[in-house]
Amino acid sequence: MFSTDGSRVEGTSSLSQSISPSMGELASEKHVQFIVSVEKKKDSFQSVVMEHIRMNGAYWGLTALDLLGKLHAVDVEEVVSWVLQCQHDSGGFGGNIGHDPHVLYTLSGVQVLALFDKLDVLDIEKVANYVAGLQNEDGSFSGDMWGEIDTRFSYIAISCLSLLHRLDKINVEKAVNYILSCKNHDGGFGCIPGAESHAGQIFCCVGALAITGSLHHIDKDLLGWWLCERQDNKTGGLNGRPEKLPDVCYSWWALSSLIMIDRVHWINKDKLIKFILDCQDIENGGISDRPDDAVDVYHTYFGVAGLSLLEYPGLKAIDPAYALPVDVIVRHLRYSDIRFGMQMTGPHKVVGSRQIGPLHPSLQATRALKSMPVSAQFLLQQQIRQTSVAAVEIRSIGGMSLHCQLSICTRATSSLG
Ligand code: GRG
Repeated sequence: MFSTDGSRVEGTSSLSQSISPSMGELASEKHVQFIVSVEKKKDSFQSVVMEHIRMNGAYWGLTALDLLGKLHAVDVEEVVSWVLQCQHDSGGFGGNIGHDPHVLYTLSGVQVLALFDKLDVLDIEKVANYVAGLQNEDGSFSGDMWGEIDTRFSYIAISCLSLLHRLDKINVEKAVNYILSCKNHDGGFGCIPGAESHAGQIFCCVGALAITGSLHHIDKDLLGWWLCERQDNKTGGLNGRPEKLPDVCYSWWALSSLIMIDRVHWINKDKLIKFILDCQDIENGGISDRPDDAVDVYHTYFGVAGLSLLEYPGLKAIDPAYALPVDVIVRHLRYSDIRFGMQMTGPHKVVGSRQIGPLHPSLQATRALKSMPVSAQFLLQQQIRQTSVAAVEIRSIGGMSLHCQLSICTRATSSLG
């Protein structure tokens, strides 16, 4: 269950009831201090090695702070001003001031602004044109003007354009077909057609299919089996592909994918929580890839994000497809409603409905209603653009085994042009 600010109330979710003292505890305050200190100590090893990917680092660190309920620990104006200084005339963002633009940093820039509800500082057409301009004839995406192709860039383009409400700028059908051409016989996805399945690429492909309402193309049992095999029986940690070591970051890449295809109950959640907590530096804060290794912001973020997916108490919920806190996504949808000049209240009639569940029982009713599944979000955006839809209702039906029903409503007295 969630409080009004989107954080979970201790002891009310099914999983939080099973958190036992032997698992250890999340050292939240220490992690906040660690993240803030990396940002402040510009000469530190961490800051220097992250110089060229500082935009990604900002997204990791700030999203972790938000999940921990401490986004206010940073100066908003300072962050927004720095993000804008990383933008190029092309509309794309660099990894730091003076660095070349790339979609990797463009999505992070957009995500950081979305966290602070500051997307309105952007020339949205310009950013969207930069991203959309990187789509190739076969539906794939290049990362920048130099042309490397990777399903990471397909995800980034789709997520970014969806956040900017500009998915109509690309050929979504071709983008989806390209992603499907990267699907392997083991159910997983690689970075290009024929490339080995990897949990990181699987997140990208499943996330992109979720945002575009195309998850029905996935053999969920086959992929779910491959993904749950990533759990190491001894440590409880997940790896990214067979015969590799477990790493905290796969508590995001693999787990979010399992949630999106509704197979998260195929792994042992308690063991995974313990693995993530074992990777903390209890004294100085931060989370590492494996127990007793050096901590960094990347693993700190994906450790906290993984715990959020696992419904660890006290953390905000995170959206498995957009990799942003659920309240940011919900706020953003409201923003889109305002942009299209509509009100969510007033007389309306139901004109159609589509089954979009089932949702996994671990998702509480409040979560289902608050978070609105990504496929529904996409449908909503499309409908808003194409028709005179004025409201969307999501109803949970069927008690504990939640099914979510999306009803498209039009205003009885529509004033939409
Ligand atoms: C908004 C969350 C978010 C992502 C944006 C950049 C991106 C889209 C996704 C990256 C997905 C990816 C490929 C993740 C894997 C990163 C990683 C740990 C790679 C390491 O690969 P190896 O081969 O490690 O060095 P393994 O674990 O296979 O030994």
